[in-house]
Amino acid sequence: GNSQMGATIVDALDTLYIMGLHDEFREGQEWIDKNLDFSVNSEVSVFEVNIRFIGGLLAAYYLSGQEVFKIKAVQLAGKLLPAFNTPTGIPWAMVNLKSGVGRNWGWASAGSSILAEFGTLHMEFVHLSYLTGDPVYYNKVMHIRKLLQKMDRPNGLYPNYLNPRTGRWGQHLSHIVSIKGSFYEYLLKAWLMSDKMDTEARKMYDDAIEAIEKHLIRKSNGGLTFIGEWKNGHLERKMGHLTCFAGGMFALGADGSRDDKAGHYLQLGAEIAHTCHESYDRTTLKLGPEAFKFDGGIEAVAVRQNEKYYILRPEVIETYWYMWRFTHDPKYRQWGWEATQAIDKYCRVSGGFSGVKDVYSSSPTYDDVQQSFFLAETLKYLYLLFSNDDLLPLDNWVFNTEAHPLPVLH
Ligand code: DMJ
Repeated sequence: GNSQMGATIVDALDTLYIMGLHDEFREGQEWIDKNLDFSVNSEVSVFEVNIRFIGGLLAAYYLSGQEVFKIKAVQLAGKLLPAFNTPTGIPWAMVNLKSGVGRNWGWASAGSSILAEFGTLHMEFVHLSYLTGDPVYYNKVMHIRKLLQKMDRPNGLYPNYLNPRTGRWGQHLSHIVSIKGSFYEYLLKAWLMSDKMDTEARKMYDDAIEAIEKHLIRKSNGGLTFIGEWKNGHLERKMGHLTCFAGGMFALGADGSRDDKAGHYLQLGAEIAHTCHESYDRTTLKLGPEAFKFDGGIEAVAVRQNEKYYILRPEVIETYWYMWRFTHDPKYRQWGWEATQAIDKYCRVSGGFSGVKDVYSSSPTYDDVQQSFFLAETLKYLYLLFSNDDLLPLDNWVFNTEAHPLPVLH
C-alpha cells in the first residue's frame, strides 16, 4: 500500500519474542498500540496483508497473550472482508482499506484472482473465527475450498488463475512456484492445525501432491531432483527459489501420507533440500539465485541476468529447518551456517541487511531493500535451526507461509 503501515514491525514481532528480545518486542507493541491504523485510503494486497499482518499479529497474540494484537488482527480482518464481495465469493487480489473497493491485477489472466493468494487465507481465517466466535471468517475460506473441490483439474493440477466473476479458470497453466505453492502448503497445514481432524484438506493435499510429483518433479542429467514449471503445455526445466520451500513441506506432510509413503516423502524433501543447497553452492557468494535451470549441461544455475538476484528470501533455510527437525542430520545445520555467513558477509549494510543483484558477481551491488520477511522468516528459521526441538514443537504449532506460528486447535 501507499501508507506507512509498519510492515517490518508487525512481521518481526514474533521473531523478537522467540529470540527473547523482550524490550524490542515491547517497543513494537507500543508502536502498534499507538500508531497502527487501518482506516487509511490505501489499496493493499489481501494475500500479503493476511500472511504478514494478520498472521504476524495472531502469532504475537498467541505467544505473548497481549490483547492488543488480537484486537488489531480482528479490526484488520474486518477491512479485508469487502474483498469477498464478488459474484463467486472468490476474493479480489486487492482491496482499498478505506472504501472497501476491490479489484484484480490486469496481468493476471484478464483480471483473474490468483490461486496461491485466495488459497492462502485458510489458517489465519480459521483462527479469527476461533478467537472471536464469529463464523464469518471460517465461512469465507470454506466457501473457497468447496468451490475449488467442485472444479475440474487438468491432470489433477490446479490452474493458477480463477476469474471471480465467472468462477472459471483462467489460462490452464499450472506450476508450483511458491506463491502458487502456498495453496498446497495451506491444505496440509489446515489438516495439521485441526489436530488432523480436517481430513478433507489432507485428501486434497495428497491428491494434489501426487499430481505434482507425476507432472512437475524430474531429475536432471546430473541427478538433481527439481520441481519444474508447467508453461504453455510443456515443462520448463527451471526451479524458483520460492519453490525450495516444498522440501520442508514434503517432510512435514510425510507423516500421515497415503499408502504409508512417509519414507518416500522424507526422501523427496531431502532431495529438494540438496538441490536448493546446490543452487547456493554453485554461486560466487554462496547465496541462491531467484531461479535456476536444468538444461543440457546447466545444473542448478541461473542463466538470465534478471534471475541472478537474492532478496533475503527464506525458503531454502526453511527447508533446512524442517529437514533438521525430522532427521537431525547435521548437514542441515552446516548448510544453514554457510548461508548465515554469506548473508552476514555480503548482505549486511550499515542500516540493516540488503538484497544483492547478482550472486555470481564477486563485487555485488545492493538493491537497498530489507524485505520484511527477512526478519519474519529468514532469521527466525535460522534461529530455530540452531535451537532445541522444544522451542515451538511441531506437534503444537503450525507455521503460516510467512513463518508466523499458530497453535494447533486441539
Ligand atoms: C514471503 O512473503 C512468504 O514466504 C511467501 O509465502 C512467499 N514470498 C515471501 C518470501 O520469499
